[in-house]
Amino acid sequence: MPTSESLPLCRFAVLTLFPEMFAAVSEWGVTGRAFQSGLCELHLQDPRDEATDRHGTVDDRPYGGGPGMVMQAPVLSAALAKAKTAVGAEATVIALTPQGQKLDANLARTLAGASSLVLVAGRYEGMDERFIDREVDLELSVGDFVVSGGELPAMLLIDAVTRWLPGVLGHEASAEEDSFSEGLLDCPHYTRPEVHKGDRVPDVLLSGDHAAIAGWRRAQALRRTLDRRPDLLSWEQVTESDRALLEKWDLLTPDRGRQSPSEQV
Ligand code: 9D3
Repeated sequence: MPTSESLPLCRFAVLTLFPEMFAAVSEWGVTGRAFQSGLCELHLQDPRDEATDRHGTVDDRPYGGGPGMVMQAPVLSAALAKAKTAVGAEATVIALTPQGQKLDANLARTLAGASSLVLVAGRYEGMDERFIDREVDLELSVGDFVVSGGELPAMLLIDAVTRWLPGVLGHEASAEEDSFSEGLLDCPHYTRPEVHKGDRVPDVLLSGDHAAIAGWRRAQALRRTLDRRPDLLSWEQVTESDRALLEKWDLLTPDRGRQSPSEQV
């Protein structure tokens, strides 16, 4: 183990009013192991510690009026300065906001190449824009839906980035082999028992014919991607040899079962 005793591969700092939420990534599962083994590092910085009044105020009413409260620039700036002391001044500063660029597998892989990242998780209606303009390198969203703050999005980012660090996935499948890095959804999976409520495991998976299994899995992945995620794959992009695979496994026509989300709900 030549590198396991040396520097962390990635240092994360998070500015958050709810630091305890981050136990979800730092103490559990694959990411928990990565942090506990020192492959990556997590520094939590609470902007509330930078408040200068006795109530610990970090937000105030928006100039111009309107609903909700805005996180104040001075406390965010002071918390960021402390975070940079902890993880390095060269850190890339990322604010999680509903207005950001959408996080995807490619960006997660790119961010895994940075030595340190500071994530700013907002609460209330948002952060004072002057803090974003002056100190934030990149604004990221996790998708077109509303959640209550930047913490869960920051944890999604930490999880997605950490998986790309060498050694984090251990003996499990590599990040490269995972769904989306290849641009296809995953194939279906089965395990014992061979029959569940009368439903059998597909014969090919019991055949021991590894080439046939690989072909069936690819055909299933193609079919599911074409049916469910036309944004990821169109019929025109399917190669001649992949068409042959679909034909072999009788998957040339759409699965009229459960695919289109809009027809299901
Ligand atoms: C009324 C306008 N809303 C903006 C869409 C207000 C608002 C809603 C939710 C302001 C902040 C939030 C908290 N959300 C986040 O901080 C957030 C988020 C999200 O809600 N969706 C997707 N990605 C992200 S990243 C941070």
